[in-house]
Amino acid sequence: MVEQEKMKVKICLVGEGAVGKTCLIRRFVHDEFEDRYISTLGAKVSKREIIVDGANGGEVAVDMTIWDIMGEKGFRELLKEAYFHGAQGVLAVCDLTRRDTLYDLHDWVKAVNKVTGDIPVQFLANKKDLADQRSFEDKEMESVAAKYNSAFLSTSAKTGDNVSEAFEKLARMIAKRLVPQ
Ligand code: G3D
Ligand code: MG
Repeated sequence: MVEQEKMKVKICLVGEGAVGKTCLIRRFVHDEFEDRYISTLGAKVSKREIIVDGANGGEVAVDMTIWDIMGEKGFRELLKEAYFHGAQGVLAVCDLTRRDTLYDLHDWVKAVNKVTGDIPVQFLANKKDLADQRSFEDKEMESVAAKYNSAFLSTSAKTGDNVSEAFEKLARMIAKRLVPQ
């Protein structure tokens, strides 16, 4: 029998203000959604453990430390070293009703990579429940993600759609990288 491996990982959520980062974390950690706006004063850390398949056919218990950031642009310059330091994976989040938030992700991912080197990034188009207000096509997001050898998922922190899948996908990418083949 293959023993269950354990790993601790730090992941960060990046993206412009109000794209839904705090709500996605709340949904994943507590499985709930609050319509009240939560303004994040600095970085907040949440934890959750999930089990994913490892590279050697066994299971890997991934103890995720999830860092939430406030969305202000100035923050990046001021605290990014501390925030991104030691991160093994990133969820890069945009709001599918605001096209600019998709293209802002280039700056965010570059800022992370400058501190961490090349780490797995999962792109998320959040607010899937507002599909009638969408401001870009899937293929636009696909090509942004492809620049970082990544893919994207559409999520809704409001309905919970694809939220755990998003975190699990990132955890699998990290687990595959860290477990020796
Ligand atoms: P941020 O942490 O990226 O800054 P928040 O964003 O998580 O604080 O969310 C910002 C706003 O978007 C909040 O609305 C929140 O309720 C809403 N939101 C987050 N995710 C979703 C989603 O999937 N669908 C919808 N419809 N709304 C979402 P308010 O109005 O309170 O500012
Ligand atoms: Mg927030």
